[in-house]
Amino acid sequence: MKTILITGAAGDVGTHLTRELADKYKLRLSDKRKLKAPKGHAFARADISRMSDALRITKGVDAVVHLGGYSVEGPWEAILQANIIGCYHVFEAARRNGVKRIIFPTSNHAVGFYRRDQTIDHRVYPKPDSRYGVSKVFGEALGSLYADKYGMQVFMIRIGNVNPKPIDKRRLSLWISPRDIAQLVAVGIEHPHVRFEIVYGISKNKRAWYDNANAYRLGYKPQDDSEIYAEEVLAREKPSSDAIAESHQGGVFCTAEAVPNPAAPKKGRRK
Ligand code: 15L
Repeated sequence: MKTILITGAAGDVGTHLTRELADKYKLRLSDKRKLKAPKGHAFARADISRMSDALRITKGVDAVVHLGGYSVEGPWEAILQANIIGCYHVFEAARRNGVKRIIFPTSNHAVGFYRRDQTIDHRVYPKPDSRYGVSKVFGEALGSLYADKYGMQVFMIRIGNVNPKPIDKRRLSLWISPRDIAQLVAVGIEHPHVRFEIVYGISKNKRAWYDNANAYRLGYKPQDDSEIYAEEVLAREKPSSDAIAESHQGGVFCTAEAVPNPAAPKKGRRK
């Protein structure tokens, strides 16, 4: 059985992936925050803004699923530490430890300034909608370099939004169910001929803004479609006066300077 390192494992996506992949792989779950690994799997606490931590956790694994980082728009210093410096540490530590394969969940926000009336595929040039989106483009560029220069096998998933159900109108286009993201990550781990690939992390949504042909070519067969939730989602959607957010794929990331960070410590709790 392959040993897979998941960084940022305490976050939402990490929690879904742990549950969905625990029978298929031996997981090494890593995060800055403490978490309880399920039986038969391991936890390794690490802060990837430190190279020594990145080197320790990438030793002896078959592949890395690098979720760790700052996951929304926010202050440059936080994004710099987590998504630029931390991302570099993970790629470089994997290379030094001889780990060939990296699955890098990038984001729809790397291309969020494409308009909603456009369908884009994996070949479009980046159009980030935020500092966060820029940091994801950095990760994509770094992955491309490590594939071409060092022969690493890099699988980029531009994730939409992982959730048990789509939460609003924008997410009807971007949604991916936990079982579909787990399947797509497994394609990234298992496909025999990955050099550098970009795919979109969405379910088979009728309202998709992406042509996900590259994911289908590599064997992804999504089982879910957000359309079954469309009526209830649209019924509770509040009208918005933000014309830029409404007409671009990245939504409020195109206009906001900060989006609430789901990984932030709750108020009143000590760090
Ligand atoms: C992302 O990239 C974020 O990591 C996630 O928290 C969501 O905000 C998602 O995009 C989204 O666009 O819904």
